[in-house]
Amino acid sequence: MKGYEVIEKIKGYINERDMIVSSTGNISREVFHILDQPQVYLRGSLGLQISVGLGIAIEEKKRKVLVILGDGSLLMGMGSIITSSYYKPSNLKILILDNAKYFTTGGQKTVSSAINFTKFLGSLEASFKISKNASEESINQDLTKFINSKGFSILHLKIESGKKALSNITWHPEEITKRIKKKII
Ligand SMILES: Cc1ncc(C[n+]2csc(CCOP(=O)(O)OP(=O)(O)O)c2C)c(N)n1
Ligand SMILES: [Mg+2]
Repeated sequence: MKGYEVIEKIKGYINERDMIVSSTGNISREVFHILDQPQVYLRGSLGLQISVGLGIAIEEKKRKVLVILGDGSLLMGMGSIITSSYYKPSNLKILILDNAKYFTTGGQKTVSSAINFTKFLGSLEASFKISKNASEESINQDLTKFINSKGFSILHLKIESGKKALSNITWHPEEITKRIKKKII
């Protein structure tokens, strides 16, 4: 499956109170166009999605916080998933869409293949943690367990590269902040 196909499936698992924090580039564009608005589109800050999601999850305990990020972003801010596993807020869900590339900026290879994700996730404190290929056959079951898990959860999906022709996010970061504040208050 491609990343946007996974994001399309997420529609059925979140409600308007939930908060998505999405990764720089293509992933945020897909979240912006495919899912309900507004969400936290971190348009420029590669590597900071999990940190921001962790902060929101700790402050907004009654809200599910779903962080959707690429392998490049995970690698850049690697410490944040470990910090999350220390605090393990039960409302925090981390979805890694791993195409082994910096797809947005031209498809340069990342070093994600150097990580054995099953072993790595196995070493973290989380009530649900799994690494697998994204597949049409199991995606609904995987998302149900991942998003509806009672505790902190992590899903690492290997995906195929590919994107929809979507226009850029039209909102300036200040506009995104304004809309998010309105959603939270
Ligand atoms: C700190 C920082 N470094 C580099 C960039 C440029 N940049 C934007 S998106 C991107 C690739 C992201 O790769 P990944 O997280 O794997 O997502 P993909 O594009 O593969 O979906 C890069 C390098 C940036 N926005 N911020
Ligand atoms: Mg990538």
